Amino acid sequence: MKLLIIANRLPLKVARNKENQFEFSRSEGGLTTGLDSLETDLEKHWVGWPGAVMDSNEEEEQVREHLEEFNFHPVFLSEEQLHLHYEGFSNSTLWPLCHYFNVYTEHNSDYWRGYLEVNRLFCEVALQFVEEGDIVWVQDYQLMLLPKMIRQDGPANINIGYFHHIPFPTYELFRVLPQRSELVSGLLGADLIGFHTHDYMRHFVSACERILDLRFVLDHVTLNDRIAYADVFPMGINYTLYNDSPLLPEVQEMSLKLKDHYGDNKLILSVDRLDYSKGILHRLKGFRRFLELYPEYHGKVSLVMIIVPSRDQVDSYSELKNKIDETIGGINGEYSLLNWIPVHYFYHSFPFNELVAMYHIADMALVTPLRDGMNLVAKEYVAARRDNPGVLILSEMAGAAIELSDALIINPYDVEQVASTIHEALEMPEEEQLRRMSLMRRKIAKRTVNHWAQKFINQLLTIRQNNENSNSEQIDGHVLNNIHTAYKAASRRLIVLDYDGTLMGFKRRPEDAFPTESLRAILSKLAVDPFNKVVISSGRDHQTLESWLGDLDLSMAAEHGAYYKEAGEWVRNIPEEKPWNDEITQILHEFTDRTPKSMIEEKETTLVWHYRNVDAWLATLREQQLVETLIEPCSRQGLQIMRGNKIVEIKSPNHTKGSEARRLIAMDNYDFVMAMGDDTTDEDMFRALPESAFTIKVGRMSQVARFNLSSQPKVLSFLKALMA
Ligand code: GDG
Repeated sequence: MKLLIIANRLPLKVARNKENQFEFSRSEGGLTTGLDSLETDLEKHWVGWPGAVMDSNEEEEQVREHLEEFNFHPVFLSEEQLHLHYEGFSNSTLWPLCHYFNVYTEHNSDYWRGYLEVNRLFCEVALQFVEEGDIVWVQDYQLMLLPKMIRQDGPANINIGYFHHIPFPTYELFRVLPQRSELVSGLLGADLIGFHTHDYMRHFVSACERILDLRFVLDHVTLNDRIAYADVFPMGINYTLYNDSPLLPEVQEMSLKLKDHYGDNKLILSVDRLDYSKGILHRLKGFRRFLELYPEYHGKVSLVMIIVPSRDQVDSYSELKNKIDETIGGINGEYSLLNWIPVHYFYHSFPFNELVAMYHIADMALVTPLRDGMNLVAKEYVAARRDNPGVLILSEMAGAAIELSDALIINPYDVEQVASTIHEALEMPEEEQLRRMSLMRRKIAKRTVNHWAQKFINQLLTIRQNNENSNSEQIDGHVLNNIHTAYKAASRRLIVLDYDGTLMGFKRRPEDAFPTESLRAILSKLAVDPFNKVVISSGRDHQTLESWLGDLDLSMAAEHGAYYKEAGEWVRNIPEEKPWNDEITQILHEFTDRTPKSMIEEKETTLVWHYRNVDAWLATLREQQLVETLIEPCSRQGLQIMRGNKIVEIKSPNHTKGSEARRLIAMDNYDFVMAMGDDTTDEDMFRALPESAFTIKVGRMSQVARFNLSSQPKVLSFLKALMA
């Protein structure tokens, strides 16, 4: 079994030196280093872009050969593909949108074309290596279409995971994307979709429900072929690396030099990539306000601001850079003393050891993004301080704020709060600093990047187990042959068919789901065979079934067996009076009034609340509220509450599709029994039938049925094939 990690970048990057020769170096960033050092028994492979555009096939071959030694499989991209996919759709559409910068979101169909094309290229490379039984783990927003592509074109028996490293925004923002449906469908190709926080997961679930009309039950959604899960896995850092590095002689030396350089000044450190989401300008405003409010700290506190150049060929980034330069110039111009500079500004990256030395000596870290998926800098600072005092000021908009609740949490837009919190941090007693730092250290020492990856992969393996345990076998050519053979060999056949969702698809109005001519023709042909007893077993009322199918030679069961029809006669199977009283009807009416597009259906033996057309979020809320409200009166009146496919039913517990199936089985000595249904109520029927019965769940997976037919439109051709 292999683990194939697919990320935009490989852990090794290639660049040309002055002599135009290739040089390979480690890619920076928490993700690649973290995942590359992942301890696992699985054989690890990577697929990703190698970091440079190749000029010829020979160059590609040369780079490929070197990378393949490490099981790194390069995806080569042209300048245009990089522009459209990476700078375009990934960083000018998805990135701003997911970070709530809607004004920067560009909608450009060429970007989308490039995004599709590059996702497809990644898929093609991945498929050269992925085999049955492998685990595929796709990383981040540059590859949101990939899980579905691999699911469709890859081997059947693989597990696919996806991790979203940036925020997943609220549906109200995500819905503006013209490609919203393709993007969420792309992610649902995965078995497990991971996020840093429960808020991002909640937004993703809501987007799936609203855009694709799916229904999640807590953390999972049942799709046609499998169950997909969403979950929260906050990413950690390589704790030992950051905690141990300050002890390295070269880092100690660097730390001493820096301390010497900055003297007695208290140091506030900030480290970011150049990005509008990082809140750099707001932070500078906060620091300026601090200097205004607390002149006693002039000459005693400096902000060391490290900004790593990034995307500065994009207009919005170069504008940001100019504004930062101006603002820092303004602060330093106004407040500098002969022997003191308020802001030390570095617009370049530092070697790892120097960065760790800065972390190690800084008295405070000021991490104030306006939005950030997680933010690893905050965690790295805490680890690198070792057991020294220190204060972390952290934005509530960073995913890290959920775990690092012992930081001083601020709203980065609140300039006054930033200023007063810097002051609070400077005045914080050392004991309090030590207490908070130690609490945070304990958390990040445990939840490392390795732990994060292990948890994700273990969860993926558990899901594999769950999906395998579901005993439904897909009806393909081979299975169909077996059922067909058994059908042909039999002479006393019982065939029980659910109606809605099985023989007919759902309609917005239940009365519109009347049988088509082709359905009637198939049922008629099935019923005319003297070896067959064909029963329509439905939750519908008997009048409707009679008016739609009464002229055919079928047996029927209506309202879950409260009525049945044998030899042309309808029989009422339960007492005359309605099993519920006004109290229940009133509750249902109240809920219908408060829930636009919901409705009540009152049958003789069942009361049904339909919410098929209700807004997904409201439907979930009201369904739960209704069931909760009904529990007490229904148990008092000996009634059963059943949750069906976008309905809640209230009925007597004495008759179900299960009791009807038992009645049918007892009628004869059948040598072929087959039942088909799509709903949870049909599972009662599957359970009641003998083990040898061909129980077939339509549409969704089932823990009970032996077989699965992936969608309702396939039912009629299946029945036709059976009779052929
Ligand atoms: C995305 C999400 C999420 C920074 N300056 C230097 C340097 N760095 C390293 C840091 C840290 C990394 O870069 C930055 O990580 P972040 O998490 O802060 O931010 P993104 O790169 O935007 O990452 C983010 C992350 O994915 C993981 O899921 O946390 O929210 O946006 O590791 O140390 N490294 C060196 N020199 C520098 O000057 N060597």
